[in-house]
Amino acid sequence: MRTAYRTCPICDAVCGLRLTLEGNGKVRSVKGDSDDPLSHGYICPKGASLGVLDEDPDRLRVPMIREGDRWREAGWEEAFETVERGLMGVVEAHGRDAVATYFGNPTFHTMGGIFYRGPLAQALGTRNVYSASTIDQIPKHVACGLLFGNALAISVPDVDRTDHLFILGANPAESHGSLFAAPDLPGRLRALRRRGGKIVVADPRRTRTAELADEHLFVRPGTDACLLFGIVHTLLAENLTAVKVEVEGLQELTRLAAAFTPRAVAPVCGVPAEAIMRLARELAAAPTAAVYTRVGTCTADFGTVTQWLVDVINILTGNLDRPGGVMFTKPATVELPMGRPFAMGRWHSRVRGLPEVLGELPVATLVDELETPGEGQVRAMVTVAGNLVLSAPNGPRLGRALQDLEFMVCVDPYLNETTRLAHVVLPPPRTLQMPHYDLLLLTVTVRNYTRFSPPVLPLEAGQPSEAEIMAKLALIAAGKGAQADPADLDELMLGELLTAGTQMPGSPVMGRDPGELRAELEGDSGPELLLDAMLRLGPYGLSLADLRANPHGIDLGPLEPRLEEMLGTDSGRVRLAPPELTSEITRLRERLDAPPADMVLIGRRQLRSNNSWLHNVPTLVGGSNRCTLHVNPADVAELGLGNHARVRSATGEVVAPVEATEAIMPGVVSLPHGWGHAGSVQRVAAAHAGVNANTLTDDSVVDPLSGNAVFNGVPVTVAPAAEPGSGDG
Ligand SMILES: Nc1nc2c(c(=O)[nH]1)N[C@H]1C(S)=C(S)[C@@H](COP(=O)(O)OP(=O)(O)OC[C@H]3O[C@@H](n4cnc5c(=O)[nH]c(N)nc54)[C@H](O)[C@@H]3O)O[C@H]1N2
Ligand SMILES: Nc1nc2c(c(=O)[nH]1)N[C@H]1C(S)=C(S)[C@@H](COP(=O)(O)OP(=O)(O)OC[C@H]3O[C@@H](n4cnc5c(=O)[nH]c(N)nc54)[C@H](O)[C@@H]3O)O[C@H]1N2
Ligand code: SF4
Ligand SMILES: [Mo]
Repeated sequence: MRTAYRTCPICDAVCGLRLTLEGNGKVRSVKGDSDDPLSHGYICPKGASLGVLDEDPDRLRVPMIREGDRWREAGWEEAFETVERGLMGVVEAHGRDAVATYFGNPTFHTMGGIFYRGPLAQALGTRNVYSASTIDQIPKHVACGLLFGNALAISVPDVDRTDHLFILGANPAESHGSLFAAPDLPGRLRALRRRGGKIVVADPRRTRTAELADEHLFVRPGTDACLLFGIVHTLLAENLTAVKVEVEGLQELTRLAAAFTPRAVAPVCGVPAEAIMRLARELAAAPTAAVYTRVGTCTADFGTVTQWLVDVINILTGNLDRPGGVMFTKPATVELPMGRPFAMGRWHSRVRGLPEVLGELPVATLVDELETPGEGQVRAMVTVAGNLVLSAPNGPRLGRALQDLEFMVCVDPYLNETTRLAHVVLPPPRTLQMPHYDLLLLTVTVRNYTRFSPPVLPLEAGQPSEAEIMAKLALIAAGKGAQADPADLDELMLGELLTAGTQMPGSPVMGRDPGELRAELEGDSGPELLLDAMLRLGPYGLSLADLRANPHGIDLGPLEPRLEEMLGTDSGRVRLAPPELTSEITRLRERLDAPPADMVLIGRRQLRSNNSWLHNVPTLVGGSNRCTLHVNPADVAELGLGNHARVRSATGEVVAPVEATEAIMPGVVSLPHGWGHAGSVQRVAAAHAGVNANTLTDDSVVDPLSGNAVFNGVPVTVAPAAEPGSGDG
């Protein structure tokens, strides 16, 4: 038996884990690491299942090649040669924009994903770069870009010190937080109330988070911008503001807010005017307060305006960049000044003219790029760690379009609803065979903190790491061929990083020789060397050796004010009223008079799911983790629903089991995403198939400013249905 320590790679909470392994490498148990200074031993059911997940017999171990509808195992050399022929054939015949790439959610966690996504996209040289960002948080980046001149200036609520927390469109008690790395959020929320603080939640569902709160308000889906504008209006009209940072545009903001009186917005958002005014007064009066929102409002209409308003309220109440408010993490790794000052829309998508943000185009329009003939039509795809058929709006349409591709290669451990459409699937090693450093999430931790996890198990002879697979793909795309050495790309990347670092004003290695620095780096693989470099260039003077010597992680202290370092605006001030938002605010004003849809669909996350890919773990499916339609009992009665309901939208229909619950507001139904595994070769998942919620979501509807998908507030009709397969109906 031996013990190994590791950061859980599954969600944003970055919990420390303590694994016990048998001599043969089999995982005996997974517990929380009580010596981790951030997670203090916290673990959830998914983290506890990491061993079972990692040992899943349905995981791919060798590359798979599809011929017609038959899959066969292949060696790595043959697989990479097939990729070279497939990809370069399309590039030569149709040009580089004919290849698209999608980076799915886990590429934000894995070192292979984080370090090699950029180089792979660059080597492909295509404008068709897509990632989970545009079905998730791109509105937040755009709002931060416009406000702070820095799309990466994402603040986190200082949950452990705040007196008042207002949460909308997030359910951290079940999702464990998002762009907000704070293990054991349920415990942190309870502690907030124990010390006399207040929590208010606005959500179309009374969630577990709402149950932990002092107050819950039902808000109609897609109308948070109205609710928040009502708060801004009150703060300004009642002189409740206490701005503590340098801003510009306060007058313009007052003008923009004028139409959004609490009385005008109340009938739209469903929150009474008195409650809106009281919310504003309480936020202003609290010694410290933080407003936090996430995926519920990012993936809804007016996503960008809503993200902007959240920070506007944090600024107006004096809570931006101060303890107890919302603050910026100071990560251990260097922050390269990328994207400052912020620019977007540097190019647009071919078919719908949607804007580029952070080098990417919106996933919602990928299907148009696949289906629409003409120069630049997408004819090949590279996907890494994603399952677009279940995750993208109108996923089934996208799935049909993917079947017409000339070539598709996926880096994924599973044959899932999307990768089964590929020609080649390249499986990464098991999680426990890879080093882990949550580079992105460690920039949004609730305390400054760092932790590195070396591989627990060795690679097999001849088995490439995920970094090597990604590097190979990049080298193939760059025309260097399937035989090229991944280490060459690592050296190129290290050289670029160290050169940039030695030229950065204020850098601890400013003016030093990059070659000399390269010789000092330590690490067993490309990603480890890159991490060592980023740590040495970082603000704490740490190195990989320091992190290896501290397997439980290192606490780097509480968050401290640092807005000045984060700001990227030309004026050096926060832009309270960016003119780029004007058209959307006009549209929002028009929305005040528009009648709402009778019935709308929203999503929800489930404690034992993680998007589309944990449903093959027996301990995580069944019981409460089922794909059901939540419907308010009043709607059940009015619609005459029995055990099943047929839900129809502009794009498609599904039949799902009905779960009547007072926890959802009337006029709203909720279906979780990530299900729809009928016919899957993943045996457990197929037995708990559920339906694909993204059959109902509409790819033609986006948040216009950011291009983000809209999953919440989808107009639907709901009618009684017989159980599928029962023969009647
Ligand atoms: N209707 C609706 N749709 C949604 C959402 C919603 O709220 N409602 N949420 C959206 C959001 S926020 C997101 S982030 C997306 C997520 O959607 P995707 O980006 O598709 O990500 P996942 O569903 O998490 O799929 C992860 C895939 O990565 C693979 N994987 C796991 N670990 C690794 C690894 O280490 N390496 C590699 N190469 N692969 C790995 C898994 O096998 C799985 O196939 O879904 C979006 N879709
Ligand atoms: N257990 C679990 N954890 C996860 C995931 C998972 O699938 N399962 N996925 C991970 C990923 S990829 C992400 S991005 C994060 C997301 O983390 P969160 O942002 O916390 O996501 P959700 O739990 O979906 O919470 C969104 C909430 O918004 C509500 N909502 C829907 N529409 C609206 C609206 O218009 N207005 C308002 N105010 N609320 C609305 C929903 O009812 C829901 O309660 O979670 C991560 N963690
Ligand atoms: S909360 Fe997230 S990071 Fe923590 S154990 Fe669960 S899945 Fe892993
Ligand atoms: Mo996400």
